[in-house]
Amino acid sequence: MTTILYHTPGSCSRVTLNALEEIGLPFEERPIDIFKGMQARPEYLAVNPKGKVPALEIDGRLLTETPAILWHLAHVGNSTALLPAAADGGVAIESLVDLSWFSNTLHILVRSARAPMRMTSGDPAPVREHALKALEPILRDLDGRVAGERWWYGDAWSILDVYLSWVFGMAVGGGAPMAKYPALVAHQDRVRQRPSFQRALKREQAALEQAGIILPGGGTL
Ligand SMILES: N[C@@H](CCC(=O)N[C@@H](CS)C(=O)NCC(=O)O)C(=O)O
Repeated sequence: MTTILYHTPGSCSRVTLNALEEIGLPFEERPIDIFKGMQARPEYLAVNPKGKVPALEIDGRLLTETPAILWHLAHVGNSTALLPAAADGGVAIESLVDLSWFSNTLHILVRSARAPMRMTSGDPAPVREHALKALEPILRDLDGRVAGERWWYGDAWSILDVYLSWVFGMAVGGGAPMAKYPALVAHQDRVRQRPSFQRALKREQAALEQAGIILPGGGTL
């Protein structure tokens, strides 16, 4: 099996990268510098016409959309390594509900806070302001959810934890006040300590250097 991940360090593709590290599926990487517009170049559009990362090619078949990729990976090998199992076997449908919400709602909101200029051709300030306002009650609820728990699904780590950590990092990068969400900060620390996360981070660091990618604002991973 040949598996190729197209990804950008620090972006949402980190969740897929971490998933691959968690399940131990061998894969090759192709770093895409979205900060220089590589995703819109013909070479990449020939691979993924959507012009987005992540994209995962498995034996020539392309998978896009983080929830679909993670759902697929959860069914490769031991499914419960990434997502909780349903009582009657397979993967619990609740995790697809959660993945979809993260991808189609939370991702858009945090992107609007972190990179409002990408969401409008007008003044980005009201876009950020609107996103931060919408995020406030959501972040409060998310903080409450992980306050008494180790992971998103209680005692068991899942890839949702990595997704949550990425979403929270983006929200903070976009101006959400970190100090208001101590449980999310503590959760993010736990996520980052997991060996598969550490391996993913190392790969991202190497990809940055290999592809000469410079993160916006000189940021770090
Ligand atoms: N719905 C897609 C969204 C993917 C997405 O927006 N990826 C961003 C990086 S976090 C991207 O490729 N941005 C480049 C661009 O929008 O031009 C998913 O859930 O995977």
